[in-house]
Amino acid sequence: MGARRQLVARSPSGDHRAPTYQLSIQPCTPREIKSGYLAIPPICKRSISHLKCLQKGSGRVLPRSLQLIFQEGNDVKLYYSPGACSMASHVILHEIGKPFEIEKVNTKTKVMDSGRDYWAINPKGAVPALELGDGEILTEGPAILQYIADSNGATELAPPAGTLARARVHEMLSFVGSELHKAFSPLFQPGKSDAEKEAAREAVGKKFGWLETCLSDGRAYLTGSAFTVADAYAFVVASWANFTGISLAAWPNLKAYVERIAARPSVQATLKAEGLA
Ligand SMILES: N[C@@H](CCC(=O)N[C@@H](CS)C(=O)NCC(=O)O)C(=O)O
Repeated sequence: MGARRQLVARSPSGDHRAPTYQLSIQPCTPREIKSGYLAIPPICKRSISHLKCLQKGSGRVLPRSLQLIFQEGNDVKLYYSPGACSMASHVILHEIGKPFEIEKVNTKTKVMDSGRDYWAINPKGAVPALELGDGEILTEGPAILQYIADSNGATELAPPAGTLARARVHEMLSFVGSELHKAFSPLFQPGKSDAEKEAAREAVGKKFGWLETCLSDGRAYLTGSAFTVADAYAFVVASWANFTGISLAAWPNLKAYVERIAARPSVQATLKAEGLA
């Protein structure tokens, strides 16, 4: 936990005179973060930097009116590789619009930008992984996407659990993850023959055909009129067509869908942050 952390804190009383503060905090341990006690300069300051974490019982606890508690869901860090499926989680973090950290992973060497070993973060070796405020690591893209939306109450991005709308989003996430994403895999693996690559392109084309059918009723997004976490994932994977010799021209609705999503500010911000734009 050596990295500088961006946290958002708010008054425990919900006092409207104590608006949400964006805090830049010195490196501190998950235990200190959990204690939620901060030494702060005058509370009226909108921007406070270099705060010092205090542990509970240290004798330096602030008066109740000045205690700040952390707002859940802000202090996350995404481990990503540029243009990989982790980009979907990156897009959704931008859609949410709260502070988060990112760290680049070399998926071949498993070495991160900081020089640390990625195997220690995700023993499966794959991106994405999401580090939560208490140091827990969540893996598997679809789980991360839903967690980011749910923990931020973003019901447009992931409708409430138990609804058919949510099941539809889950249905699409499963299709993209286990069918479309995996159909692309041979195209990224070294040593595949031309025949194997052609067979993979054909398999991808069949999956694209299903997405084209879904979109052919004029809906803007895969599950209807709202952009959801499933669209972020489908967009990223469908975009791989550009790097694997597959033209989207054969699926005009899918092509327009990909272009529509590419224009979202969250996608543009992600491409920039990943060094792809
Ligand atoms: N089941 C995983 C698969 C993730 C995955 O395939 N990640 C790729 C990048 S798109 C990766 O990191 N590949 C490198 C590796 O697995 O060694 C998920 O859905 O998150």
